[in-house]
Amino acid sequence: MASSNFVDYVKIFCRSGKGGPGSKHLFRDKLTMKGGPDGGDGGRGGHIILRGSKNHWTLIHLKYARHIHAGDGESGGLSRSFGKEGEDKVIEVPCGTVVYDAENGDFLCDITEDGEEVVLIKGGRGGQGNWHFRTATNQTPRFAQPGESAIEKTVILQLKVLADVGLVGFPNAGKSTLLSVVSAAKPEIANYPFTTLVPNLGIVAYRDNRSFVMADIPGIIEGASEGRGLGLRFLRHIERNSILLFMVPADSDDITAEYNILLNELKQYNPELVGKQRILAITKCDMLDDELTTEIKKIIPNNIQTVFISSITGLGISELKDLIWAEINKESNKVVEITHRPMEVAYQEVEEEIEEEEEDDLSQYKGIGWDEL
Ligand SMILES: Nc1nc2c(ncn2[C@@H]2O[C@H](COP(=O)(O)OP(=O)(O)OP(=O)(O)O)[C@@H](O)[C@H]2O)c(=O)[nH]1
Ligand SMILES: [Mg+2]
Repeated sequence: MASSNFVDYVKIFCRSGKGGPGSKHLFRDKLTMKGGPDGGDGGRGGHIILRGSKNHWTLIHLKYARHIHAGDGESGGLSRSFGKEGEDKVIEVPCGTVVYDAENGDFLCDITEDGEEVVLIKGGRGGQGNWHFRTATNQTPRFAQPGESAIEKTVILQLKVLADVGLVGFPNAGKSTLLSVVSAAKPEIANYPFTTLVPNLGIVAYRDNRSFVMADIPGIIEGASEGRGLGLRFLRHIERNSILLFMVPADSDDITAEYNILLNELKQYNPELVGKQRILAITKCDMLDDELTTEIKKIIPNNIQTVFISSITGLGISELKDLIWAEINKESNKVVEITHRPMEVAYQEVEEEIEEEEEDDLSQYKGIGWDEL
């Protein structure tokens, strides 16, 4: 995705450091001919460590750092001195990064908090020096333990954005426009489908210096869960949102049907998403008069909290913010641990294809006509 700075998938090769060998040294000086073993232990090899960092929003800094090697431990020395430890390599990742084993797709760990550290691959232990091996029957062991080998692993880092509220809607529903009026984010806005090709995040200022994070993701269409449009690629970014704001424009042919399609696509992708609290915003209500509003109120789904908004006139925006704030602060809506499923091989292939198509791979969708979708 060279066209954008939003990198949410990288595959990197990591190797921890090997342990330094123990020393086989035998002590000798001017006065002592056979002083016995005094070889020290080898140093531990460097770990590969992942650390959550709020200074990173994407994985772009790792896109071209595909090989990460920690330092090897040094060998033990005389006088039972320890070898120096190999240098640890710390990989900073944005909060919300999930790590998979590239070989079999197994989930390895996830990093959700700033400063949180996980040792991804342990460095090899240093070998013990010959001093440890002296016994009554062998007082001058001329051997020592070698250090443990380095461990190599190819891992996939995948970002699942941590936002309080995720925007879910068909292309052109007015998602980016809403984000642009409630936050300082400046997403691209235009009157054609798939203007937004990668997620945008914004911090929404709320009363009394409080704030919450809103994620605008590319539009979802019927069949998205089977790969239509921008497919599932971005649905993962709402997996960890506390609540979801569904957005359906007031001029939709059938608001309830559109809402149900969105819900179904989410369900196909991950049934757990349907368990999240939802709010429905009917957008672009500046186009409605009182009469039409009354008509629409009769036909909207009645099992969901609904707000009529207009990002252009500001109608309903503060009511919407109040509602979002109330919902994200409910104990029942706090993000529960999501269950991490292994990453399917087929999915990895899709991601890698996208990575390989260097420039502008998603731009083919930009402005695509509705009929072609
Ligand atoms: N009248 C009116 N038009 C709006 C409103 N909000 C957005 N629009 C228009 O709707 C069109 C689409 O808006 P976007 O915010 O780009 O829609 P989106 O949901 O982000 O679309 P994608 O990025 O393609 O998924 C633009 O022409 C906006 O100017 C609104 O409240 N009232
Ligand atoms: Mg958009």
